[in-house]
Amino acid sequence: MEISRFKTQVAIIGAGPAGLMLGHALMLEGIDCIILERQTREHVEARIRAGVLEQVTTDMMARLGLNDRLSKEGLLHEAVVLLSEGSMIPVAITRHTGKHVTVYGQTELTKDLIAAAEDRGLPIVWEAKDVALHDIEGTAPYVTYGAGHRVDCAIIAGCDGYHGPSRYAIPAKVRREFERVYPFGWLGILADVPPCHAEVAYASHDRGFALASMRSMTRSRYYLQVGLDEQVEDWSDERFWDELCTRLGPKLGGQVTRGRSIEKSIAPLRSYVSEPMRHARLFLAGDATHIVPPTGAKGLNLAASDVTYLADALLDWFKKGTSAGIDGYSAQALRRVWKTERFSWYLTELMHRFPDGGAFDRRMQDAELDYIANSDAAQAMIAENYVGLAL
Ligand code: RFL
Ligand code: PHB
Repeated sequence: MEISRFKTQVAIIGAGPAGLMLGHALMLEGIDCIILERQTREHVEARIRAGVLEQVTTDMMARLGLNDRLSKEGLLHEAVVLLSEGSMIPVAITRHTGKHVTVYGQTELTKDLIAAAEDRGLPIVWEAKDVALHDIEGTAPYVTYGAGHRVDCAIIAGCDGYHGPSRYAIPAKVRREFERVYPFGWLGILADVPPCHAEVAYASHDRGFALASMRSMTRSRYYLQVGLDEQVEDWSDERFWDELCTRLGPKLGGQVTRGRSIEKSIAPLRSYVSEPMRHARLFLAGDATHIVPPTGAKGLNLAASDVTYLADALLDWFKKGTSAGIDGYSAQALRRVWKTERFSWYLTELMHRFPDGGAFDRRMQDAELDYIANSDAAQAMIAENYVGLAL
């Protein structure tokens, strides 16, 4: 049996955006850490996920000195569009907030973070199997993985996403879960065709929700609301494009360029929070402790805001010996998490068709969209949340 023992200050579980950003933020300030990732580097770099970055996220990449490619290739967006049965409601996010969002794929952001980890000597163990957390309530916690490997540390950071083990290390009597599962999923495709519209567009239609987004001026990302029993195999490219054009309505639908899909997958939608985000020497960040439905594009951005709070709190503790930051981390992060959960839930409820939704619910959605279309105050609320609430 291969046995190794390693000592560090922070053991980070998971090399998604949360774990990678945290590792870099700590390492830049001279705090030792190691990242343990279950998957291969190739697998992590190939995952297609988020695309819209708040300033909180681009600020974090700038703080890490890793925003070169992001600044060159990211597309700045000053507006977002809601579509109600084909009619456009533009929401001028920059006019309302003075801020913008940046379209830059999570895939690219992850690649930038991993390449820099290699350059800067931030250690990442790929294919770390059977990661387990130990003694989080003592002063000498440790993590084990694989065939007898052990990492001794002062702090464990659980950044291992929704399916990771970290949050389950918090005793059941301490932990509370809050959840809403939606009765539909999103079928997404990526295709090397120019986007149908300059802005990201969220469409409410009688046949279900649709989203038009992009990764660049030559690569589009589209999504359709589908039933939970739907299979990817039942959706030929042709069927997807036909349905998308119908739901986007004649104007945007008429501008869609069709092409071969280079990725196609279905993701379920859920709202989920596990509290607290800290227990003793264990700190959780990102999808490891909360999930938002993707309507609103908040998942990755919440991971970045958790990491901003957590990095500052840990740096205060390690470098100044003050514990106010780590003691306040869970409450501080959860305040922003819950407001972001609210916005993602609101936009999901507003824009989708619910299988058990009655005629009254439909009228409520229509009235809300009509209100937004004609109220600067309502648009300001959407803009403020869409660009991301202040830290
Ligand atoms: P991740 O990215 O899931 O990373 C967790 C990492 O932990 C690893 N792991 C383990 N490692 C070691 N041992 C174990 N036992 C482990 N178990 C798991 C995993 O392999 C993985 O590498 O979580 P993180 O870092 O918190 O980042 C969260 C974001 O990835 C997520 O919230 C977003 O992708 C959500 N999301 C979106 N967010 C946005 O901000 N804007 C968007 O436009 C947006 N669009 C989306 C999305 C998510 C989607 N899907 C597929 C869920 C669109 C979609 C379709
Ligand atoms: C995406 O481009 O993948 C995307 C955009 C906006 C969302 C979700 C996903 O709300």
